[in-house]
Amino acid sequence: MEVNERHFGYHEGEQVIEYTLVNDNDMSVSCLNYGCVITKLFVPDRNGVFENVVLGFDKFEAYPKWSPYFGAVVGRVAGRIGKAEFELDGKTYHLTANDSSNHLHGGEKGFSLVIWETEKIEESGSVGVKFFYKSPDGEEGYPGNLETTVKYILTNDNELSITYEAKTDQKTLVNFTNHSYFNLSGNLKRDCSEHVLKFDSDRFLELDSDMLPTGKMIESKGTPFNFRNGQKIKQGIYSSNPQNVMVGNGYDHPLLFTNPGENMIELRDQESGRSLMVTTDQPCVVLYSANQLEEEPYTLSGNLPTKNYLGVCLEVQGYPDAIHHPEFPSIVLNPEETFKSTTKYRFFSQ
Ligand code: FUC
Repeated sequence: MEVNERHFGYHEGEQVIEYTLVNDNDMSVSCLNYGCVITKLFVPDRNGVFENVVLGFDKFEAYPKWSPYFGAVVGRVAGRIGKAEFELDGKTYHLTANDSSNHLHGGEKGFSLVIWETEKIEESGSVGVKFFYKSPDGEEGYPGNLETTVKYILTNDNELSITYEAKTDQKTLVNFTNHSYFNLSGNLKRDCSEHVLKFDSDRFLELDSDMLPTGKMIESKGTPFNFRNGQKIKQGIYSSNPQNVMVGNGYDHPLLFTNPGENMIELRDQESGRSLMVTTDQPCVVLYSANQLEEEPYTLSGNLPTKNYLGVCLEVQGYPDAIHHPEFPSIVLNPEETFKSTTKYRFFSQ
């Protein structure tokens, strides 16, 4: 097992490094000290052929300019915060409005768009990178100095685990996710409409036209949001359900896990035989079927053109806009607490 590093570019005068974690089976994960971005992830299909299963760019310059959060860690708060403001202990905080009048994915210079301090991890049986970022009090409008550590660890079980840890000196909001766009066909041979997704969820959050939760939880049974028995992504793409149509014909919704605690999501591509099993301690997954990639003015790694549904994002996290819905699990972090969360991504073929 090893961790290699190479120069990948410059961001505002700082060097961008690409680390590549390789395990004993030759599975590899490449990531940047910019936004903890996963640029490439090579896993074998059922015939042992290694191909890339995430969307990314070959050149660094494309990331700050174009990236719709490809592979990045999103924070402080993933998803939208309505009207870009919230109240904590009677005080109103104004956030950067970067999605019309709302705040999206941590703002204009969220955690996905900054350089993190890094340290290589080389242990027996695993390799990885530890990322550290100190977000100052008031950054993007949030209260409190927030110190965040993210660890990417690759094992010989072909599992990549992501651990998030954060501490604050004032009450603040925290809701991290990783925004990788998976495509298990390998080197983007096909879009993800035929990928099969399976997990235990009985309800999803209804969205308004700003893509903010209305507060209503809808029963998934009998709708394209029922993945209990496994179903293809195209169910949502070709659906006439107003919720699917409204987000651009597909999914961009928080689906709530049935059980609290450990939850699993399986994503499978029948043709290549590749599967991904995501295990998380988070209470929901924002399923985004990349409904807005059509005709983007850039090409992806390998000079491949973009198109809609070319990736599936499984953004496991706390409920979006939770600060405006007291009935949702809280995403407030207090100074005496440490936020801790782990999500594991295990790849296999069958
Ligand atoms: C918005 C979000 C999606 C995704 C995309 C890049 O549409 O709602 O979840 O993050 O941006």
